[in-house]
Amino acid sequence: DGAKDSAFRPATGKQTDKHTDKTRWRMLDERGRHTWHYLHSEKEVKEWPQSTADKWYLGLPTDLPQQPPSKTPMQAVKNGLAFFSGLQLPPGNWGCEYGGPMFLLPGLVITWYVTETPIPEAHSTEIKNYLFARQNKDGGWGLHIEGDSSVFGTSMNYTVMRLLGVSAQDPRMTKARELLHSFGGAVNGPHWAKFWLSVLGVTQWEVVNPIPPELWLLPDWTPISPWRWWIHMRQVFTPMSFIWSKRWSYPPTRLTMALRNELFVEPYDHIDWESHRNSISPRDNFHPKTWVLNTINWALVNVYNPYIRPNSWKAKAEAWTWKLIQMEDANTDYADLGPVNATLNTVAAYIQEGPNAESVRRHRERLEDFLWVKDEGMLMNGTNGVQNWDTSFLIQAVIEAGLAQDERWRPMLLKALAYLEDQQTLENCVDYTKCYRHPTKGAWGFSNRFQGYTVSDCTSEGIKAVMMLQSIPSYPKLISDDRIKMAIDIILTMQNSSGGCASYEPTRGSEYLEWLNAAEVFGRIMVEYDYPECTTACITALSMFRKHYPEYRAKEIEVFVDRAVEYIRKAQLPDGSWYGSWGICFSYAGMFALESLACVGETYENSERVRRACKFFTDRQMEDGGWGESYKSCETHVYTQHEKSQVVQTAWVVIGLLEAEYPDVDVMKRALRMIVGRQGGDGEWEQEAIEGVFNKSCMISYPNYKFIFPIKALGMFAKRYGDIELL
Ligand code: LAN
Repeated sequence: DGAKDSAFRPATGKQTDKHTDKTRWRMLDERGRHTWHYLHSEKEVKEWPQSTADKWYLGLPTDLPQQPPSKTPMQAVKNGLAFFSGLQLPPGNWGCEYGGPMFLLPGLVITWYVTETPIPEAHSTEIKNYLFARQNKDGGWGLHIEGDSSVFGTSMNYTVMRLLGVSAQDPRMTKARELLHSFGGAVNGPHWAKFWLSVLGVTQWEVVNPIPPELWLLPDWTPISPWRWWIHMRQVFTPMSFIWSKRWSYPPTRLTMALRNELFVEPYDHIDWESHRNSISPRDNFHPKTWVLNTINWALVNVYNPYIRPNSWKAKAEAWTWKLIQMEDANTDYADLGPVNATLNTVAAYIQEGPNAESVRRHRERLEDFLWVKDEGMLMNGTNGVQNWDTSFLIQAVIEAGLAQDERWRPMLLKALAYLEDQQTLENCVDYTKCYRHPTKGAWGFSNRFQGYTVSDCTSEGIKAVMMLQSIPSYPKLISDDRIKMAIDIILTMQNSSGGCASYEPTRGSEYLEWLNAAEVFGRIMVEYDYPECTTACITALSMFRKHYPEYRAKEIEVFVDRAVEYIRKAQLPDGSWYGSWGICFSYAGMFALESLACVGETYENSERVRRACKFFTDRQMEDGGWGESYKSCETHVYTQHEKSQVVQTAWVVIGLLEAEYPDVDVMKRALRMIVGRQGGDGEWEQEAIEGVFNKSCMISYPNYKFIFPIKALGMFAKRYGDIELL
């Protein structure tokens, strides 16, 4: 049948439950670039000892000492810091797992497979362990680690397991397959599942709704031109459309032929692919396609593609999307915006330039930046890390707690500052207008300088950390006034006409573009929106800046802040809450919004709005004094109680109440008592429920939040009410 075995596939199917030796894993941090290494020889192990942070990431016992029991907030802060400072990495930043989404490893492993990239045995072993550890009780996988099983999660992760050599007869695989079949099989998957399975050569391209690269040939003025879309959508669309246009599939192998039998309910040869273009299981269909998109798709499939599409347009569109892919790779040194376009760009480079191209080699290397190893195994992070973000917040939390002058924490803060200094982007990208990038000069991104994408709130939190620390006389001025002003210049470009701020760029297109949202599994993804979280970060950064530099662009800053605060007021819902888009959910956004209002002097005493926001929270305080909000809030837009209170969300709410100057100290005391009660003897807090979210439906982990936000809440409380006994 012409089927060949893939170059790297482990020869036997029966090696599923192997484990690597966890004491041999090391995380290397090179200026914020994180990669994991498995050491094979005793010699290597001796020369490169495992760090405390490595041990902690891997769930091995750390050597961090026991602390005296804490009764007061500041004792708890110091214990927390004693632990967390032990996890600081040599360049000065913190690292962490950034998992949650369950659709990332499939893109990576399929990319490895179709580009015939050898997978190290240790990687393969630990990816299998991770996915088995995260398999739901019903045998399937969901969109994210806490989500219910779906066709997307189950068909894709089942495929990964098979590509990594797990036998189809393994009882866990049988269970997954039965579940998938009960959902109607992989023909009921969303667009992205159908896309990846077609690249792999398991489904036929007819099942994939059109992804025409010709959209990139539209003049810039049209309301649907892709440069107007949210950056993540257009950077994913670009290589997807290139690959779709080429109809490229990996030639059949024995394994992919086997998958053709395993993933579907009907016999493979009987499947009418075209008829399943719009088939989708209700479990995956968070955001059904609109009739507008369905009509366009119909016209593309039945009229444009067969009868109109001139070869010259196809060629031109493929050439231009390839050029855009190359610019993205060059501008990020192959790190790319995120884990989805990084894998797709790899496949595109492989198609365009062949297996031995330098571009393909660089991509293979860079994809390592997304991998993470933990106790459960190896996973793929949602970005190439959370370095800048966590480091900026930690600095701020320590200063809020009044500990910046304390000699004990000075080395830690100095290193963290040096890290931020190293990570500020000082240039715009080459030809940045040509590839529609927003300026980056002066900005901080979310992860590191290699990725280097401006984010409104990452820049704001970064510059706040720098200004706060550098205004303390005993700290050096690593970042000059000019560079601080560069960051402010960027923040001043981020405001929308509404007054609010979006994430990576000001909003470029109309909300009506959601009518063309083809992804089915995500909501509100097509354009940028205003976010109370991002807007608050800009407000507080600009307000802090104008205190230190009252002369610089004063009028613009004043107008920006006034309009931004007005947006925050308007974004409040009638019940007093704000909907959060990047953390779960009302607890997260409420904290930020109250910080914005406090920044312009609106507090409990003088503002009905703030009182309403506080009441929203106090009405939801749980028995034990904490708050706990389920991720369901994000999906339903209704505050949904978690069965258990959560340390991180409780800290968020306490920070919000403190910003609001909420008068009833007992409410906060009870909450902090719960937080301190959950702290371990070594100052650690245990991992609880998932903290973050994106695109309404997908959750994502922020493991360092359980240190950063309790430290900040406890510290702020002690500053206001004194270091009083809580327990
Ligand atoms: C992130 C992570 C950080 C987050 C904050 C800084 C917290 C936020 O305030 C602004 C938006 C931003 C930068 C953000 C945007 C979307 C990201 C990059 C993510 C949630 C991490 C993963 C997600 C990305 C889209 C995942 C890949 C999936 C696709 C659908 C392309």
